Amino acid sequence: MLKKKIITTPAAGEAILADAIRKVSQPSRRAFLQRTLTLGGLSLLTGCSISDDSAVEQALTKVSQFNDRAQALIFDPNRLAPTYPDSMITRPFPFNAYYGEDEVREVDGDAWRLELSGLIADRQPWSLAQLRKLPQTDQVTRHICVEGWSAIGKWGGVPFSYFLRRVGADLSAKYVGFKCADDYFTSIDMPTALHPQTLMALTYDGQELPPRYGFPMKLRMPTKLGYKNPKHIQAIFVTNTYPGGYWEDQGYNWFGGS
Ligand SMILES: Nc1nc2c(c(=O)[nH]1)N[C@H]1C(S)=C(S)[C@@H](COP(=O)(O)O)O[C@H]1N2
Ligand SMILES: [Mo]
Repeated sequence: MLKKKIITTPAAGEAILADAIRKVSQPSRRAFLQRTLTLGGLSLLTGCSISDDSAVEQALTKVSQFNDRAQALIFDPNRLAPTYPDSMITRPFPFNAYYGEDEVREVDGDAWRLELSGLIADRQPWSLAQLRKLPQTDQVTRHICVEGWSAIGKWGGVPFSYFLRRVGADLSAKYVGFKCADDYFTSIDMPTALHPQTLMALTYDGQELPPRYGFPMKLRMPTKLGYKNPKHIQAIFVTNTYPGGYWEDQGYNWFGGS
């Protein structure tokens, strides 16, 4: 049984709310909540009585799940994210990971095989040479990180929808999950996996993808925030069971649209 902190004064309520807002990671979202959220509002929205810290946590999780559904509903599979001229590429393009740049994983490209599992008809592993023989395209798009920066970069590679069809993935499944060489993992909704701008990126700025940007292969989606774009992909699986993700399991919104 939870020990409940009863909200006796408006000031106590304010403190809980301020705490809830602090727990929201994105500064712009935090500012938005600060202007719009009331304790009653959060309770109404979530059906939770906001009486202690774990209730706040639960209420915020519900808001985030509500956001996932809303974002999935408004996601237009044919609407393209903006693209930019090469002259607008951010140089140098920032590095980011859950560790520092001196700890970037060095993957052996010759030994590397992309593993496939789950609801996929042809689960043969793929070598880098085989992936390079598939149709390629490139795009200059903006990458937006929740930590408060964005940058324009150029990625090239195989349209993911082409690849998923080629290997006979169940395109009616809910999720595509990714496991990375550095223990990072994430998952996306099938409509985003099939979006025309979602790429299995093998190059950055016309060169083989450098280690810091995710060699040998990353998934690049201009329709999703940075943390949804997995680098150093080792395995891809298709499933109807919610796979979560490294940051998502720590409270980042799962849909993560940008
Ligand atoms: N494997 C792996 N992929 C990852 C991450 C990571 O730590 N490991 N970090 C994510 C985050 S939060 C961001 S912003 C981008 C950064 O990509 P970049 O180094 O190409 O800028 O990678 C994403 N994909
Ligand atoms: Mo990020």
